[in-house]
Amino acid sequence: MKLVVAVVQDQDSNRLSNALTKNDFRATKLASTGGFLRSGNTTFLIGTEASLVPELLELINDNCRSRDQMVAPISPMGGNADSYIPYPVEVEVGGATVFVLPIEQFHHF
Ligand code: 2BA
Repeated sequence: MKLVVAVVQDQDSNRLSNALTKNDFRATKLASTGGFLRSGNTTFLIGTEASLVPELLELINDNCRSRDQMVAPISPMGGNADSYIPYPVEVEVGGATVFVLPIEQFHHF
């Protein structure tokens, strides 16, 4: 058995949730925050048989798209701001960041 942890953008989370349910995958959704952009994203915990992981990865890939997002620059605190250029920077986020972990034991009481 494997635990698949997938960090996806909030905009994709409902579509992915529906696709997981439709394809008989069980999942838990956690509200999370990206460390870099500090904006909300969604983390899915999905426990599944190892043999189903390729199908699951394909499902995640099909339902999550990458987007360009502007990052607001953080102004320098208390320092000399003369050389500071307040241009927003564009970063590409997602489709999905996925970790596949081995499960030592699984219990469902
Ligand atoms: P954030 O940390 O908010 O990162 C959003 C996007 O900003 C990243 O997209 C990447 O394009 C960029 N970025 C992140 N850190 C950067 C840095 N130090 N310098 C320059 N650009 C940087 P993704 O790579 O698609 O990541 C989307 C979200 O997935 C991340 O949101 C984070 O919540 C999660 N994530 C990504 N890699 C991770 C990892 N190794 N461990 C845990 N979570 C991760």
